[in-house]
Amino acid sequence: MSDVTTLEILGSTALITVDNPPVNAASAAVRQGLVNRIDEANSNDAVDVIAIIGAGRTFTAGADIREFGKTPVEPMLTEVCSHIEASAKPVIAVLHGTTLGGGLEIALGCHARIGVPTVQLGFPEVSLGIIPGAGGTQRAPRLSGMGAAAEYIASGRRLSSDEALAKGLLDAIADGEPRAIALDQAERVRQGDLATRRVGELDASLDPDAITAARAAVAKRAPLLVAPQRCIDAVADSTLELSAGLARERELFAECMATDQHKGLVHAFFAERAVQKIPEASETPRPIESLGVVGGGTMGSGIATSALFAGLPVTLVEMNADGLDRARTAIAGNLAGAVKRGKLSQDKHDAILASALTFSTDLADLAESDLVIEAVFEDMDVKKDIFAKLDTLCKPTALLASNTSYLDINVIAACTNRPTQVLGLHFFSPAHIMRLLEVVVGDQTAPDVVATGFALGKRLRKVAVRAGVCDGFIGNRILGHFRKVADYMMLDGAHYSQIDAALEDFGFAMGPFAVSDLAGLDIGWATRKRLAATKPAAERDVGVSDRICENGWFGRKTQRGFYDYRSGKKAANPDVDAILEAERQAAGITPAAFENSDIVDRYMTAMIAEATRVIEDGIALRPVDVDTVFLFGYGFPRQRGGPLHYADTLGAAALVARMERWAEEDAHYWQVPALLRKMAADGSTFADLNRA
Ligand code: T1G
Repeated sequence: MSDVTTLEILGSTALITVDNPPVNAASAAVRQGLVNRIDEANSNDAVDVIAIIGAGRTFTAGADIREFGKTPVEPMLTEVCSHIEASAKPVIAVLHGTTLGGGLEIALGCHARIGVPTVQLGFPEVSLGIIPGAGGTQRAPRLSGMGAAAEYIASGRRLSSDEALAKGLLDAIADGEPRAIALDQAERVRQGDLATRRVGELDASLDPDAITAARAAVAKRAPLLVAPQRCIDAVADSTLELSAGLARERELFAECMATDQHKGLVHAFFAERAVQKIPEASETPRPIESLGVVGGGTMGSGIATSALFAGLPVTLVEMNADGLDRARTAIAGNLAGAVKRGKLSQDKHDAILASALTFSTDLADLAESDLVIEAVFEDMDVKKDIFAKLDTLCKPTALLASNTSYLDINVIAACTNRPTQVLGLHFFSPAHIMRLLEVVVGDQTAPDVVATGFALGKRLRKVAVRAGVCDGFIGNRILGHFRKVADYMMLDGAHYSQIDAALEDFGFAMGPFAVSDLAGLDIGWATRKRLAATKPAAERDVGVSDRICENGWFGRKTQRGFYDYRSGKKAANPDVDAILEAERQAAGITPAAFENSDIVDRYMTAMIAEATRVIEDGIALRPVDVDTVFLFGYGFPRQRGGPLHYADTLGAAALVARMERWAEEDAHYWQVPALLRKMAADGSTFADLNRA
């Protein structure tokens, strides 16, 4: 237990170091170690000042999230912070790295806090569906004031050292290594140059207007989430005497810990890291120092922008000067937008445009690129032609990737003499913003080429998920299935705006019809035409979208789709209602009323069913990979953890029962996956599959 915290007596300073890699999480051993070290330092007469630092890259970055859901182990972090605060001898903390959550609460239990200039402080608990549970909601307002504390606790955002100093969370900023700073600042305490105080003994002043403003901000930003409001509840009660305030905080913390939102958000936190664990993880990625992009449309320009952000030089090839002009304009717009959003410095922006980006109309200019990503029209013949040319033009070691959303990577690879160096890198639009990257592995893709796809994803700050080859890989295959049930419900009686509203109430940023309008109805139209020849006879036909497209209405890009955008905002479209009415009459359908809950149940069950088949077919490695695809590529509500984490809250048996009931209406659509039936029979869960 002692090795995660150490105590050194250096002169009259007791230096306590937390050493629990990788982020010094406040595990049970760390908590007990801190209590023991504080007691040892207080009983050592040679010591007059105590300092706490973190080893490695950061001061404690929070409670150990892996302990969530397990039987709590004493001492609880609240008690540890109070124990530090009660220390007879002054205790200072030197903060570096990402001092977050419980780590910041430990620091607030100390009597003074010094940060290095690059330290970042914050309370990210709300992103895990909880509130700070070790005194943060009670001590932070005593230093920052109720309004500031409510804002940064309920938002979960990070504060720079300067902002933390201005808001009272830091007492000083000092440059150097934490150990040296600790000794130097302990001396300043001795000399009376650094004041120390017990934060819990300060008073928090009531600020009702600030609380009202904080509540309004949260209601606007995250109306469906519980934890942000509970953060404000706890902060509002920081005017209580400390022990009463801590009791109130513990009550609210326990309430949040019991929510499905908390479980979903913790699942999402670990999901982003679990998907990096692929069979090829031990392979050495090939060096990628220059990137070629073929195609300067929305996707090609977005991919190029994403690579430029990561410092990768890019050569973009388009067919002609007009295409290059469009790409140049799109990339310039992406870069300028990033500068405007504060994501890119002006200097870096200028440097990119000056040296890192080259345009050409000649594929031969990609001869020296380490990796070429093709992002042209979604047509197999066009892609085959390009890959055949790239194969002759590019250096023998170059990797060739397609950004295709659906098409067969094996067929594309077969057009080259280097199938082991061909893979899919499926970006999501807008490619310089959306974090998901499906790394599509062909039958002959070499393991180190897969690892290279993941290394590129990490470098571009994407969340890479490994996908097998099928029509649509993971996300689009599942989307292609469950999107149909929205059309079926619309034809059967639920207005498309009701379906959108029901799913937005569930937590989706946008409902399926609004998403189709945004993406472009012509894309789905092209897919339906592409698949028409192989469409099963038993599959229901809904012609509404086709009729809309036949009018030339492709959604936002043509100002009309399911909705009418000509007024500048989304409005109902009576023309579509007339089309819907005509299609219902042609199908002999009398519209039935749908409850919003029924809409959600059908939509989510369809998503879960196809996701299960994607697992069965080995297209996704684990359920958590499917969850990650939907969390980072399809706007799935993060607090629900992803479709298969959500499925576990319903249970396989209930899902099978629903599908068997609906199969009486449409046996073709509601086929129960064998895996789901097995899970219903043996009571297993998708979480069990993740652990397997
Ligand atoms: N507990 C356990 N493991 C953690 C962890 C944590 N708090 N934070 C990170 N890890 C693991 C992570 O899973 C990964 O493991 C490895 O460390 C490296 O992480 C009472 C209750 C600190 C900014 O929410 O934001 O305090 O996959 O890849 O990109 O009020 O980790 O390698 O096996 O993310 O450099 C509040 C969560 C907790 C911080 C570092 N704290 N962590 O980012 O590395 S709740 C947080 C992060 C709390 C109290 C409440 C980031 C990071 P593996 P990484 P990184």
